[in-house]
Amino acid sequence: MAEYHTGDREYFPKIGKIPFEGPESDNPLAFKFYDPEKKLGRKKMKDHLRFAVAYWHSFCADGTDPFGAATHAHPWVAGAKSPMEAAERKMDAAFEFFTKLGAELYCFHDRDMAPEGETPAESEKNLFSLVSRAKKLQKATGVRLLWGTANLFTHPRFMNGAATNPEFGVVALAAAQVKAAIDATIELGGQGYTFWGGREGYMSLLNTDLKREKDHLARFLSSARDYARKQGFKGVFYIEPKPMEPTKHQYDYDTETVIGFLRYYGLDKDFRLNIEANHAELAGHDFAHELETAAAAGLFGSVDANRGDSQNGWDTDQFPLSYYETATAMYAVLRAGGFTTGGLNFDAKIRRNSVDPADLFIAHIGGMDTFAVGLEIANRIIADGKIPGFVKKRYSSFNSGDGAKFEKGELSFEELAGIGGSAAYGKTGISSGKQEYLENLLNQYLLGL
Ligand code: XLS
Ligand code: NI
Ligand code: NI
Repeated sequence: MAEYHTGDREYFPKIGKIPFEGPESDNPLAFKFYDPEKKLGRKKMKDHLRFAVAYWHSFCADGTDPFGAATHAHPWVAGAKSPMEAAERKMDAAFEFFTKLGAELYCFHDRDMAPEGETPAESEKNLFSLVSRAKKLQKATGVRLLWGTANLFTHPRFMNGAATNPEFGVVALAAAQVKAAIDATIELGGQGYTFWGGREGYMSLLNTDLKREKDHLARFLSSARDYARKQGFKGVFYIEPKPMEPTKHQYDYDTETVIGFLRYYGLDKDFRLNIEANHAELAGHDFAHELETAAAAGLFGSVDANRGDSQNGWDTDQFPLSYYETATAMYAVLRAGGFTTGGLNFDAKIRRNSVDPADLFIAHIGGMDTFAVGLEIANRIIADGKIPGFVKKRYSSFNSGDGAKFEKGELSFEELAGIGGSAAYGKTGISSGKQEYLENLLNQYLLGL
């Protein structure tokens, strides 16, 4: 991938293309483990991991928090004569960043890319002016769009929800926005379109008709799907579960809830899950649990790669750092067949006080290296076969005889009970789950032994 910048203006002038230097390197601006061209099995590392950069955290977030002002003085904002000029410079900076980092994919919300106008028509005009710039930049660099989405949560009009708003007018405005975001995604050859339920939830049941709101959400999603298909969109729709924040209770609470929702409303043919590590933690689950749950339903799609903080109860969106977490996640991803249309989108932001321009690179390098290690470990666990072999053996009584008949639905409940009635009490079921052995084994893999 050619390193891109607009000749006259380079936004990260002191930083060149990030090289792979290996684990011994002490260069903070080099990969230690992520070696994009290295082959694992039939695929290159970069095709296993499919890294994407999130436009919102990396180029829009300015360090503002509920207690303090912006700390990130983005060079692409300073000196811009209008919000549109700032958006154009931001896009140039983004493509410079993608190509220097070597990330071949990105994700965006409509409002990350272009400022909102006075009317839906003006917003759409702004968006499409930036979309045509993005199209040229994609062509020039080879960077592609993993997924697009619409921001249906920042504007005050969405304070009571978007598709689940009690006021019809807001639902219609949300549709105008999603229609434009879908058109933009199609125009940019996006491989997916994501719905994260921003404010689709409730703050109090005392003012909420829960059933009606969920029906409205499903109606909105299925008609958006029909529209996109009519326009020729062949990609995947994703729902990204999150249990809370900003609403007290989000309707897309966790993976299992979303699977039930998709199946109940007949959306499971077109929609899959986009699973975020930090959201899993907020729902009281392991990241790997959410991935396994989606894979078990045949609905695994994509990942928002980040991490939470176990002492905090909110979405801290930090860059991945734990080999344990990325190894167990990649173990689930590989066994689910790996990424097809999905990828690892860094829905993560640098801390408020990380104010050096290099920090954005260092954060992504760390996340990519952590996932590369996770991939190597997961690959080793599978190749070695001890852990998957143990699990296979644990269920082997279902491979033949009555166990196999049970699985195939060939035993009535009376027959099943009859077999149970003649089993030997005290002997059946007394076999070790070997959890500590398997945990110790995992630790050995983590150390690369
Ligand atoms: C917020 C979500 C959001 C989605 C995209 O918590 O993670 O960033 O990924 O709308
Ligand atoms: Ni996310
Ligand atoms: Ni999030």
